[in-house]
Amino acid sequence: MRLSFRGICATLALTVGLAAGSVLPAASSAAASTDPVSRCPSGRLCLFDGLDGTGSMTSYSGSMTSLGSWANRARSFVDKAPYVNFCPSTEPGPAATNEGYSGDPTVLDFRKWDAVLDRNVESFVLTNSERECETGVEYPSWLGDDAAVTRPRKLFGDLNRDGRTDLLYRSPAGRLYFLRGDESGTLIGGGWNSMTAITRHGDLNSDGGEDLLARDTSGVLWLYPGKGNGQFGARTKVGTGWNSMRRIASAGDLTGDGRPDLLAADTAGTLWLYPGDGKGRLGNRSRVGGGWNSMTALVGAGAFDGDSLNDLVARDTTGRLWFYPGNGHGGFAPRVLIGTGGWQEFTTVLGLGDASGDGVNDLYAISSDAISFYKGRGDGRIYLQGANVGWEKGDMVF
Ligand SMILES: [Ca+2]
Ligand SMILES: [Ca+2]
Ligand SMILES: [Ca+2]
Ligand SMILES: [Ca+2]
Repeated sequence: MRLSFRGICATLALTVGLAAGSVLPAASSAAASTDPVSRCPSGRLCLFDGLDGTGSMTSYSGSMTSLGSWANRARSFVDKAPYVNFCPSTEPGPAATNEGYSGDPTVLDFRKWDAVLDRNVESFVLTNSERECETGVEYPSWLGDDAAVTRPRKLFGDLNRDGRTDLLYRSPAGRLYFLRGDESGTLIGGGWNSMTAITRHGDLNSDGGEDLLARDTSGVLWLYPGKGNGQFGARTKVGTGWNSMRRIASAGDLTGDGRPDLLAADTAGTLWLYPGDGKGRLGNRSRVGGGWNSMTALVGAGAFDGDSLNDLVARDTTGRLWFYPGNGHGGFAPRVLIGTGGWQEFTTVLGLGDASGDGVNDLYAISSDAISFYKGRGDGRIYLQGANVGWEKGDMVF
């Protein structure tokens, strides 16, 4: 049972640390007030050994794997901790639980919430997502390609060079994870909420690993060189002034020189092509066309039709999806409508190369509760093949 979820607050860029709690002396504040909500210090999760916030009180600033002398003691609580969920467990931690309280800071008896928790809480986690309560981890469980099928290394969409599509996941708290497609995840690092655009496709510095481009709030574009194992080396600055761009999209090589390029649509609606130099830098841009303010997503789709030339997929403001066939010289042939509507419900549309193993590139579309797989037909068109639910509002993948 859950109580009055208030949703995920993306502004909470806080660290979830196990065993981060500490016990405050109960006597001093108890004398000042008998109202349990006032008695509980701001920013803390408070437990009481009496009903309705009475009796002795202890408080914590973070998750606790063991409550020590407070194990199996608490009967009520007040949640003023700066996390989305308070998730108590009847086992020592870290333990997954399907209980998550994210209501207002008011006093609540465990027996009124779930009687089994009364005098029975041994650990808890404070989390920024419902998922962490249930699975104990911040990242979504994602099953990608069929592991039984051996595939050659891919040109893009494959950060760890195993031939399988993988994802980068950014949590609402700004931590970036590598999802290899076997339901596991590996932390890359924190602080990624400072990035206002992230895109990847291809090996920009010619070292054999797929790389990442990210723009920070000050408009600096950074290259994060892929190590070929889902992690990244020290970043290098690609350029400044990128806040004039509404969207950026790595799209593989579009110019025919074998080096991956970057597409960027500026706030005036002009689409630009920035040719990669194969050394992690970008050359002088060329103008692709105007009117791109009508597009709300640019997707590097790879070679998406029958030729071997990389292509572009774009979503317009009315929710239609368009296919732009690359001409191999930095431009595109006339577009083709491949999605007649409804695509605005997706927060992200992603091209990760061939995910199904049939040699034809595919698309993923992410909504507030699912990642949907759209199988490519090989002619630039797609069809929905399935969805992986369990995604939450605020989840971002790249
Ligand atoms: Ca992979
Ligand atoms: Ca590289
Ligand atoms: Ca190129
Ligand atoms: Ca093509």
